[in-house]
Amino acid sequence: MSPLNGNMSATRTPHHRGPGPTRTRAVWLVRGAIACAVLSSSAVAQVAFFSRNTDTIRLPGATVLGTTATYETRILLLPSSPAGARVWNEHLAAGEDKTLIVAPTSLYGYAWPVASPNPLVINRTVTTCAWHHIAYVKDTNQERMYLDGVLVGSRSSSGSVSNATGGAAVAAVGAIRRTEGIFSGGFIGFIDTLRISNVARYSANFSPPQGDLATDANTLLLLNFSEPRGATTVTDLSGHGEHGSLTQWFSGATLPELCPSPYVCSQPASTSTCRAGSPTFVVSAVGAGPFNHRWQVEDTAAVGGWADVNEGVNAISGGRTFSAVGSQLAQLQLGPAMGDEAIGLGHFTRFRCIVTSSCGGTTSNPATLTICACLDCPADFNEDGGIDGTDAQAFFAAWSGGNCDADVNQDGGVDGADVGVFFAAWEAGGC
Ligand SMILES: [Ca+2]
Ligand SMILES: [Ca+2]
Ligand SMILES: [Ca+2]
Repeated sequence: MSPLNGNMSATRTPHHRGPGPTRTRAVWLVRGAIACAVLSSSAVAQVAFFSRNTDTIRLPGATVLGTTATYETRILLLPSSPAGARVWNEHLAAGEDKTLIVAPTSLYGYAWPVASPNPLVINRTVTTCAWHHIAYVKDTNQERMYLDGVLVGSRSSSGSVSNATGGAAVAAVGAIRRTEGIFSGGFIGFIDTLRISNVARYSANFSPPQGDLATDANTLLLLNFSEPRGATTVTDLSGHGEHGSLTQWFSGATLPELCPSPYVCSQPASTSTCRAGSPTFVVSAVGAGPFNHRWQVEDTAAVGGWADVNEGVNAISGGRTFSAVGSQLAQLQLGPAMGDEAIGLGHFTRFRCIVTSSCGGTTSNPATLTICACLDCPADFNEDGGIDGTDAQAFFAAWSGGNCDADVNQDGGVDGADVGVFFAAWEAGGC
């Protein structure tokens, strides 16, 4: 594969040297700074985690609404949450259909038979891995949808909401088996609060609530999901006795998790750096915070193969050293110098983060740190102070292996252009 074709001659031949290589060291450093916009969740303490679209909490389904209503929730969707996925639904065929749907690309509110058969559907991006407040408002002569306190859609409509009587309706947070026997899947993500009210609570843009909602005389259902892990009921705080049951109430039903362990929404990204670089790893956990972070580095000498990263200078097996800041934060900053390893000795190290909360712990995926030589003098590729055939051998060994040390033009790739740059420098006998 080597373009030398086995000819490792040490004889230099005169060769026109073109313009020097463009140094693009910044490329390596920028790559290391890839980060999720959300470094950690807000201080949500008590939430439920719906990890499958079959997860469900059954409700009695006895809310009574009139010409005004508000369905609202504070919710965090994961990217896998499907379209059309229910947050809350109270249903009886031809009798009742109160529905709130939140999906990554749409919001949906229904207060049958208002505007039947068409629910209010707003096509709108709901960013995943971030908390949002959603409110569907049915006012006397208008329906409105709010995302994070901002009106995102409305229409004129009138009439009264239909209520099932006699306890015949089914109702659930998440997945539901509707009274016709049809399965409707639920959202995938975290829910902090769900409140159903018999008034139109919002008529202008508002500052969205940042935590649990409160009950008042107009609240018909309020779930704040404050129960401990393993609880089989969630309490309706409205005083109407609409308590939820964690029960496999239909075939295929699964149960959400109360007090869930942290969920890593954005894994630390593998990155490359020059030896003089300052790479960064970022993890973004969501769920029941606040969160504690503990970064670890792969170290064959450590118990279990992973050692805690310490603030300041770290030394791991193989004589490697590095410095670190933020070893117990969501963002780990390494460098500015990644040790003084000679090239070709293995520049690959992995890092991971253990995220814990009062509800449990989760370990991120490992991310690989690749350290590239970024030689100031590529002709002296083996850094022994001289320029000779051993440098050509070392260069092609690295080049053939795709080792980033061979990226002598520092453009982020190892290819034929690097051969040209290396030989231009090598044949010129200098840097
Ligand atoms: Ca809550
Ligand atoms: Ca040399
Ligand atoms: Ca290159």
